[in-house]
Amino acid sequence: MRIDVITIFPGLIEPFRTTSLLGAACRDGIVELVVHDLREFTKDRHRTVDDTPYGGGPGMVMRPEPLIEAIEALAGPKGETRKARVLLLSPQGRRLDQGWAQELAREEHLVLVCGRYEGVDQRVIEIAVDEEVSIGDYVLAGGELPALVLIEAVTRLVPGVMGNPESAEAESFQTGMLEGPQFTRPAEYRGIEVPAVLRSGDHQAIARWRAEQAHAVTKRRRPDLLGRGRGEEER
Ligand code: JBH
Repeated sequence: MRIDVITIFPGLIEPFRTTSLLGAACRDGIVELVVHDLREFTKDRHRTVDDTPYGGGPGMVMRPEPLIEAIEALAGPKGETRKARVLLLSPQGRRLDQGWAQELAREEHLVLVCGRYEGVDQRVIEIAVDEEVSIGDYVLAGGELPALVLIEAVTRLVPGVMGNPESAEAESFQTGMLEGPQFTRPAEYRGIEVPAVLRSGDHQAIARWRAEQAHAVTKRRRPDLLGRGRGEEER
């Protein structure tokens, strides 16, 4: 899978390309992550990427020309024959969930456009963007952190990125449930003991206990997740 990121802060994205799970996937050639500085697509002397909003108001709006030229250089013009999916990270977007992440993991080429909170010129969306993605309802300064969240959620589902395909499966939300408590050594710490069943060596009993714990924590904390199939969206 290839992912291009268009941003005014390439330095925020770059370290994720070389670190941890994603870093290994990039080195192994399973994922190719390319970061593009939007300013490289400007033509004026001051490399201007934003301007004041028509109609007045606070903040700045991202200019259409550099964004559309950057997107079209990487993905081609919008339409049937376009070879990449172009996603704009924005608060107006559809909320990212595990089901959508699974769909995106099957794409060959994603182009992620990091908007700023005040927004991008609407013509960018009309002319060059396929879909808008939000990671949740809270105020952020720009789309860079949301892009990184999407990259992590999606690339870990690409075959070969996780060392062990079972661990991706077992993770919360993939199964539609939260995970119960986990313990490591020591067996007793500050008077709190690791549940005996986990030390019993009885794998059937351990599996049963974990399933009960998962159900209990999900019912208590996220009852909305129960009674829904895996990867399904909220209704
Ligand atoms: C995306 O996912 C969004 N949530 C809140 N703020 C944002 C700002 C820019 C892009 C978002």
